Amino acid sequence: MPDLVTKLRPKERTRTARPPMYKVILLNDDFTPRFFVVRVLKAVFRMSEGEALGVMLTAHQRGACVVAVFTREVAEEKCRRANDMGAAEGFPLTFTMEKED
Ligand code: TYC
Repeated sequence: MPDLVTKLRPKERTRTARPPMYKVILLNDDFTPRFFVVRVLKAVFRMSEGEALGVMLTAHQRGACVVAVFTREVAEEKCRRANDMGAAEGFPLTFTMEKED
């Protein structure tokens, strides 16, 4: 058998193909104005007015709403930016993240 045959044998795959994904979750509170929640969702998560309104209302009515799913680094960065926007205005607006099963 020539060496070439051995070299072309497919490599074993030991890593999982996809990275773990994280849900970003918006929590309701009694103080942040609705318009401001919508503004943050549009700015950080690039939602349309309609999408942002729907997510804001779901969190308002049910206590929490999944905003979107990202890799860990992207989810962390988006949570930080969104929480910072609320904090900068003195609102307790909270985005958190949870690993997907
Ligand atoms: N509950 C807030 C109010 O009535 C609005 C709100 C909605 C705040 C969703 C946070 O994630 C939230 N002003």
